[in-house]
Amino acid sequence: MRVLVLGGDGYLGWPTALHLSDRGHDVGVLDNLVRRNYDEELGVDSLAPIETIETRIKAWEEVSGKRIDCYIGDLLDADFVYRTLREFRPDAVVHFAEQRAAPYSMIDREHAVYTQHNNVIGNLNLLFAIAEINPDIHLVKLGTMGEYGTPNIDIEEGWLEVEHKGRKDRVLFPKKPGSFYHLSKVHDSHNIEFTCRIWGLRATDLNQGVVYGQQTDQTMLDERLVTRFDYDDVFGTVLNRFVIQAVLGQPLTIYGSGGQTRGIIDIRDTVECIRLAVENPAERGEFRVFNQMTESKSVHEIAETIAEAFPGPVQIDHLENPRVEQAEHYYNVTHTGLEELGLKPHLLSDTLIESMFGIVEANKHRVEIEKMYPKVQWKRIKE
Ligand code: NAD
Ligand code: USQ
Repeated sequence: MRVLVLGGDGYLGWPTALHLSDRGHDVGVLDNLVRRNYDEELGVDSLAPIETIETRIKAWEEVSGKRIDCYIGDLLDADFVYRTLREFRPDAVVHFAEQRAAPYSMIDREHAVYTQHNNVIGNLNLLFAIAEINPDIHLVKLGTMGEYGTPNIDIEEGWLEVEHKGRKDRVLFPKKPGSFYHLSKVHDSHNIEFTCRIWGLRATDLNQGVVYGQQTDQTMLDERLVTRFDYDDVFGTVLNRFVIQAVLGQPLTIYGSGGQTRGIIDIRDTVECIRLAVENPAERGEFRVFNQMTESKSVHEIAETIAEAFPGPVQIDHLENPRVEQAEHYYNVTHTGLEELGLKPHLLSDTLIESMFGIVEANKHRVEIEKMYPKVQWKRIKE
């Protein structure tokens, strides 16, 4: 199939492009490279150095003999989006290209507005381009488990059967997101469901949990193919940060009590989930939702797992939580759809954590410790 990966220069988009290319698909990547600018703005850098998109693509061609087409441009530029779809003629578009850090969206008004504008308008431009150029294109869109929040009922895969005053209906699962970033994904989901229902588009919304790990079968083939590995307080995610802190001999930074529970997924499973979704498209008019996570863990359990796996001593600190989130809550998620398509999950107890220690050890001189401490506060109103 011809697959266009939007956000193909990012942490997940790049390994996904390689995985799909490796499996025989004709792959193109689209990116405006803005993620590299956020690093400059925040004064941070990926723990493992990453090559330019041009060098990455050349390296993949040398290693695999396969070509990846490259489109540098912004999803906010509708002409560019239309031109690219006409030229590349994808069967599927995998959409990773959004501002994805919750703390970034909570810095101030400007960052909240930027995040929602970038994400919601970019996605809308894409929906119109698909509808007008080829409504058969399957949109595979990255959403997030955080769209649901932590409700006191079981979380279903996107839809909920309700009975109200004796009548029944199937409705979108209620959303209770925890940041302006997570809200942008809720807005996207509604826009996509609307276009499936009204225009007959076909889409898969992947509500993904927190991803961990840095290596996939393809990125390991050549050091020029590595993907980014963020450790800072804004873009670094919890499990990756804890691994890095353990190796550096820094305390693991649990926010609050650590009782908050999240869905998590190994990066090797992320790329495989995308392949499965692409190769098994939704029907025309179908808004299909999968919860793309393989297990649930509390932040405290994640810290304990890392501490047990690390060969040296590990200290665990409880910092005052900069976010506003529930600490003790019910969390039970249905996530059977991708496994029914063939996903064989790698669970946290597998060997991946040890391999992550090695990557961090090799790059630990690049870490600026003060960039690890949380600075962005969710609360704006002084009490
Ligand atoms: P990332 O920031 O590393 O990659 C996103 C890429 O999109 C970047 O290369 C960026 O330059 C590009 N981009 C952003 N806005 C763009 C625009 N307007 N036009 C063109 N390109 C643009 O993020 P990631 O960690 O790879 O996440 C990818 C997707 O997966 C995001 O949508 C994110 O919300 C979702 N997701 C990520 C995680 C995670 O743990 N990393 C978990 C769940 C969901
Ligand atoms: N946390 C800590 N200590 C840390 C970092 C985080 O206790 O040092 C806690 C946070 O308070 C939160 C949880 O860990 O409760 C997860 O935080 P995170 O920064 O790892 O993840 P999050 O902000 O939720 O966002 C990440 C990705 C985002 C994706 C989301 C999936 O950046 O793109 O959408 O994970 S989900 O969490 O399912 O919404």
